[in-house]
Amino acid sequence: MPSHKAFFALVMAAGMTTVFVAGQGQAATIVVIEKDRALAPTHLQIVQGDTVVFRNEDGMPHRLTLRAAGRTWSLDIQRQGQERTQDFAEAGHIDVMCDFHPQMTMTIDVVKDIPGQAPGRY
Ligand SMILES: [Cu+2]
Repeated sequence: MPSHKAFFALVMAAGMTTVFVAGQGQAATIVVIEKDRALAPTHLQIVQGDTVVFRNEDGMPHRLTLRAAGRTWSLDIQRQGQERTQDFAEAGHIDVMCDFHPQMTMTIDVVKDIPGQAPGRY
């Protein structure tokens, strides 16, 4: 698993909007960047048990609200340079949006962790 910084560099170099996360059979940590009033990547598929770190690299505060089936919650406000960490224990689809910048959205699909199969991350 590359470090957060190396992983970010990889994403930026490839200009990717969807991220593949390597790793076999263990929980991963994926970094989502907030920059220029946008979230990158805009779509993420992870495996239940994975952790997502949202990092504000923008010059303004953001506050993310996450909507899953039957549950909506907000992370604490993030100023420049601050991170918020969210674990995803349950499978399902999640819509992420910034309360201050409604165009700033992404989706996360959390897939089931099936023993013996390669993790379904991309
Ligand atoms: Cu925002």
